[in-house]
Amino acid sequence: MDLNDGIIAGDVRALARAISLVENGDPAAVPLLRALFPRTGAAYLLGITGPPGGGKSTLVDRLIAHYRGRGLRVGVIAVDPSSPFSGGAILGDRVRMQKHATDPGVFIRSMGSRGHLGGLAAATADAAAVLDAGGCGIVILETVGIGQSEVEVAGMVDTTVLVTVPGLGDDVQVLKAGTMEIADIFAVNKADRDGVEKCVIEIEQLLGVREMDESTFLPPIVQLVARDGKGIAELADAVERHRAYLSQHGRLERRRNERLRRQVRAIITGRLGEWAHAKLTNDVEAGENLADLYRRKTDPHTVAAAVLRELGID
Ligand SMILES: Nc1nc2c(ncn2[C@@H]2O[C@H](COP(=O)(O)OP(=O)(O)O)[C@@H](O)[C@H]2O)c(=O)[nH]1
Ligand SMILES: [Mg+2]
Repeated sequence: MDLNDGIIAGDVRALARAISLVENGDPAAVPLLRALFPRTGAAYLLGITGPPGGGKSTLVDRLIAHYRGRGLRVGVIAVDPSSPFSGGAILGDRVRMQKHATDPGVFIRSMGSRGHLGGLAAATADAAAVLDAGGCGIVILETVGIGQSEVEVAGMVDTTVLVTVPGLGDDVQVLKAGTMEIADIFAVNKADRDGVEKCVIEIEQLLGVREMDESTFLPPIVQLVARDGKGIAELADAVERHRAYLSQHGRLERRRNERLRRQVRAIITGRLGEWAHAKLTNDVEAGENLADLYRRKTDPHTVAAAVLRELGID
């Protein structure tokens, strides 16, 4: 069975190999992704994001069980931009999700920052496409980190769940710093701890100042004790409601089309960046025009303008 057929059959080893190709920027990944693309689009992409230690992996483990119970194949990509590890499951994730490790209907993979020329986000999008083609009805992206990586993930999925926990101290500041807007659903995890009500009220207050009209989806706030499996059905229900909302008036299609356009842009800017890098190293930095610059007979703007003119960019 070749790789393509293996993926379509949902063979776990074939999926793992394909994602390794994607991760390593292997040239064989591109024809593979091209062949798989017509078979994508059926998976629902769910993003779970929030601060480290918030219980995301624990929650994902419970969600896997939930969706398996509904007969779906489940793909999970745990993205950790701060981790040099990739190609397997990060130890903590493996421990947290281990009871699904032998289930052929579940595929779990961690991706770290190592070796992605086109960027971690691009590799993650391609890995999600592989799982989509492999028949996963739901693909869950777990991202660690605050800020940029959360925003990137939000752009890659259909529904974003922002996990927060009471008593972090800075949790609401974190939300204020721009990650608030990305949440389709708020999950207040570790609701067994003190301060849950305060946390919920703070989110409600922040949501209250948001501009809305009658067509806006008001993000639900779901309380969880992921460790004990409490609130999982409610969260899955909120995801369903958001999905139903998106399905109305073509919102889901628009969101996905926008994602595809961004993917094209990312591929092009990635290639342009590589090209420019090579060009600069070979033509500019090795060029004689720099001697005059070093002697201050010319200036950086003039040197740059001359190179750009040569390239037809003025
Ligand atoms: N008290 C409490 N602890 C939890 C809950 N959910 C997860 N944890 C614990 O929080 C820690 C971090 O969990 P993990 O899932 O690895 O968090 P992640 O870094 O966001 O993926 C672990 O020790 C979990 O057992 C919960 O609902 N209540
Ligand atoms: Mg985790």
